[in-house]
Amino acid sequence: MKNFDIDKVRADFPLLKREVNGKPLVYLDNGATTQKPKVVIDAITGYYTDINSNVHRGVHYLSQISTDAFEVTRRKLRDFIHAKEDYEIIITKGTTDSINLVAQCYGKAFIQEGDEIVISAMEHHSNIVPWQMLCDEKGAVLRVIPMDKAGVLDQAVYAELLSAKTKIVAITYVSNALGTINPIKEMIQLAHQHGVPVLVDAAQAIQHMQLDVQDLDVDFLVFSGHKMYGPTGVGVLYGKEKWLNAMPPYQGGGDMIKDVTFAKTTYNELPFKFEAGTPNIEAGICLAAAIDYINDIGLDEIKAHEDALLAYATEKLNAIQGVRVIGTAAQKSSVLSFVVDGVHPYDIGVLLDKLGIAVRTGHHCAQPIMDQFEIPGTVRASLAMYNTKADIDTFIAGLNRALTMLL
Ligand code: 7TS
Repeated sequence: MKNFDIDKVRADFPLLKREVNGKPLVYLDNGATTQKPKVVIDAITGYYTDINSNVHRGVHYLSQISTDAFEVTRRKLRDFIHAKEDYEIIITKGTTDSINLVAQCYGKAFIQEGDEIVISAMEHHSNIVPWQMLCDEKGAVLRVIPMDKAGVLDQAVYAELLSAKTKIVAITYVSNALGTINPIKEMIQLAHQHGVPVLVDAAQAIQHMQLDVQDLDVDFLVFSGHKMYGPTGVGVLYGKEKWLNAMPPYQGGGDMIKDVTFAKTTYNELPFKFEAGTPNIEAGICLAAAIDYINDIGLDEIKAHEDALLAYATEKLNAIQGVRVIGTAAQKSSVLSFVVDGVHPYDIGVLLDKLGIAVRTGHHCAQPIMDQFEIPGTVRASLAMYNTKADIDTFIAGLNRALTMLL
């Protein structure tokens, strides 16, 4: 067991010290984005102070340094998710960018009229809309795995949905609006029995639990840097080499080519085939500091801390009259979504904000979930490694205060 020292962790995040509306900040919107530790902030300043230069282009000293640093991040990402090869890590702008890349490129190569794409009822819009766009373009059909009232996917229906027509399955590991952890290993195994590859959206998993793409045998895995204590504007597409090689490039431009003439262009090898143009160099390089930071603390320690906090917060929340938790699966991670009878989620969010408590309200870019539960949205508190029982106590007290004003 490494040392999980919550006071030390909190001290590493400068923004947590600030006040909001005259109150000490209680930041519970980590599902949207996490705060950054000082090592990441320092890395960003250090990048611009010492090494700013374009990658993969120059022979000069600084360009070599920034290229090397960018590739260090790729190796750290490979190790972080236990991928086999560096070049199976494509550095993108984020989860949304990664999913669009797969939808477009896998779609071009493998999707035809009448084919089926399977997603689930609890996807973020970014794992729905790119597939809908592809279906519209190709005349393919979107099939949706339903979920029950607890927010658990129906595995029997999933098994029935898989057929010779299915060409890809795209599911989230952890729901951003419900917190449900899906049994993706089993779901991947089932898809593979039908010869179908699986994309897993790990945007809400990567910062909370250990992932091993080889153990999962997942075909594509996507996530964002900014939700894992790293910079915004960088993310990852992990893809098995065989799929990435079989897919055409996403965008054309610099770096993704081997040779260009007006008659014909040949494409670069992996991973550069999918990395056209100047990437977000600063974010790419500084994501390494976030990975180091997480590794130093340990994902098992982070998970244990967050799970205990989730259990504590769930109990406190359930004790408040009129509160209905949305998403009550047995397997959950770090998300508490709820509604209160007779009160609009937005009004609760505004009053909590006056108390310095940051939560998100609304549909959380998962409108179909809200439709299923017949609610306009929820109030969502989402946890990170730096949250404390004291944060939860302040949040619960704030909620009680808000409800006395609203009810
Ligand atoms: N998939 C899931 C499961 C997500 O939670 C999000 C962002 C995305 C994809 C998209 O990630 P991006 O980095 O490309 O934007 N989720 C949220 C959220 O829950 N609140 O704000 C953003």
